Amino acid sequence: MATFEGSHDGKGLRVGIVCSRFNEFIVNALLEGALRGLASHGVSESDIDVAWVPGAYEIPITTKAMAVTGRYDTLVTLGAVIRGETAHFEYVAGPVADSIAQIQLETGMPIGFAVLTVENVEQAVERSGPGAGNKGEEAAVGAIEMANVLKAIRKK
Ligand code: INI
Repeated sequence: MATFEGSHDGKGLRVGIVCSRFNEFIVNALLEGALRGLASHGVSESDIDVAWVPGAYEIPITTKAMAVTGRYDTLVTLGAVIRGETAHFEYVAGPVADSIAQIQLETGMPIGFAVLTVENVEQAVERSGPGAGNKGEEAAVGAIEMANVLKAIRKK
């Protein structure tokens, strides 16, 4: 019986991060969390690339472009879709999540997902703070584990 598990050792992994500028102060905090998570698990800063796009709606096409380069072991997506007063929320949040899942399946690239979909700014702040519970950090550490478990499965 084979058991596959991915370690959280990020040494040597090349990581691409896609960030959306809409609600930038939240996304900056998610990025800080992601970079902290990568660094504390051994990913070298020189192995990390960051792409900025206007809003969450632009994340999938950018993520796909990075995925097909062959330059990355894993990707992380960071954004903040806040319901607030706008009906636009519905048209952005669902398609982005669905598209990222689709890109993973099409390309075989593991993609950490921290595109927040929340009701208000307070909820976004709660999920992007400097301590535990920063979704950017969680997505980055999960992306390391996924890169490693998929490598192990593919190598056997
Ligand atoms: N983009 C976000 O990242 N978050 C949002 O909350 C948001 N809302 O609510 O409108 C948002 N809209 C912009 C969208 O992602 C595109 O950038 C825009 O439609 C241009 O294509």
